[in-house]
Amino acid sequence: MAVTVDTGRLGLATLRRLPEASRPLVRPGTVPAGIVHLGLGAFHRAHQAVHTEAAIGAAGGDWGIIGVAPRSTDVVEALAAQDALFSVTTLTADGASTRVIGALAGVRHAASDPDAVVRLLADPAIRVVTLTVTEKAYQLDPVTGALAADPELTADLTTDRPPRTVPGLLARGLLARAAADAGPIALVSCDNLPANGRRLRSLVDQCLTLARVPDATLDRVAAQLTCPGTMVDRIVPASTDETRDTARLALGVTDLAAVAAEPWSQWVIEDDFPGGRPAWERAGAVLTDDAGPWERLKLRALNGVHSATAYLGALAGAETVVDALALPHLDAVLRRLVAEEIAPSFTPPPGVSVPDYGEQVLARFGNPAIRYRTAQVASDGSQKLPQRVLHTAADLRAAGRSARWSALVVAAWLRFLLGHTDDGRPLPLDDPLADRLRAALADGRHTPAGVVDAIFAVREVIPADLAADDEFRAAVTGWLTALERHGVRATLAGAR
Ligand code: CS2
Repeated sequence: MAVTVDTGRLGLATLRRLPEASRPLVRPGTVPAGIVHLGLGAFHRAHQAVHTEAAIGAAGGDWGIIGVAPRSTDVVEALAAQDALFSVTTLTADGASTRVIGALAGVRHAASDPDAVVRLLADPAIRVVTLTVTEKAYQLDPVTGALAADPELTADLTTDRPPRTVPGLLARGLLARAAADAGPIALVSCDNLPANGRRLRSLVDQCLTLARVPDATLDRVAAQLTCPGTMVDRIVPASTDETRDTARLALGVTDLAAVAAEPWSQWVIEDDFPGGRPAWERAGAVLTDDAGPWERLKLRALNGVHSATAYLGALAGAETVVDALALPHLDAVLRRLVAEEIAPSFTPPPGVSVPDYGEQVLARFGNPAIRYRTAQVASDGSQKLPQRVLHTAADLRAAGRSARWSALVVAAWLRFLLGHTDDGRPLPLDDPLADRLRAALADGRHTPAGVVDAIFAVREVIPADLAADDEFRAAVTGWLTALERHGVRATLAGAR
């Protein structure tokens, strides 16, 4: 859609021109900061920022968010030029609605001024730090749980240079905070990882140990720190020119930080905030003692099904998740995956039926207004597959059950790693373990069994019990053989 009129830029000065229904729920620039958020991507803007704005709107509190982009400059520049305002467009089959969010109290770029971020973390006004930094930023060995060797992180923790990694920033910030006696703080992971709170705590603890700080300092940091776990859920595709055009049409001004998302938004948070928190329960969030069952539900029955759709869809040439769902028989296979394998693999939150949740998920994936690219879901598979698919399979196998639909998803990932769609077009591999995976495939690529052997030897990805499970290997090999010989469409048509 081409929009030619120069409409001016979103900002405090143009707020009055916005349609009433698109104005923020709080007066932008008037809410002092209480939260620092690391990772200014589309997901944060459409999820935590929206819930936090609604909480401040409903119950007040000094909970403005300072948004920190670790690396990317684009979003920081766009927001800085807009007085930290941006819009969220909610997309349904029937239309769109756009609202400007006023929760950001400022933005920073960590890569160009890491010391400013460290100082911010040591500011007594800041009592909550939230993070959306993606799975790969946690830098813990998935098998041993030990901090992965990384020269950049080691330098962040053992020299005086300004920190360059996210864990380095956090550790240095917490030390500065303890030195300044700035009071308690909660670090809140909003990434799609199992036990994300405990994982973040372990990451921070191991960083502090590596930094060789005295025990008394460690105790001071620990006494003031909590890491509540969370489950976060909203489908937020990467923004495009179309997103920005839609925002401009709705607002009458240009918003270069616009995001678009589905209507659904869910946030389950463990209520452990020693320095206080926004009244997120007034903004639809569920506060609980244990987010674990919600996390497993979401990772297995939403993200696992998303990944299944993305790998099978990408191989069949589908550009988006909606296109993929139009593949004949895919929805039936996904329903069997949910009912026969995901549902019996774990205990869901009280009152939740996993098959019903799965139906809701399929309806959400089918939202025709959301163009979520299969390539986006398919990226970083080595970081996503364990909690999304492999833990389901491992739990089933440990209980002596079949995991053949999960095996199909693993086979689709392996075929995706081989790099070509069913009709021979290249599929790029965007994964932090890409070199390892390619090297493994170079040894094993000649037969399906060789590919399975090669990738099942990558122990950071495949849990040991599954790697040693001949029946599971045979199931994956069988599916991979079918996918290679007949392609996705015929494999789905013949799937029993
Ligand atoms: C998706 C998620 O890109 C992906 O891997 O599966 O980002 C998904 O859209 C969100 O987790 C939904 O809450």
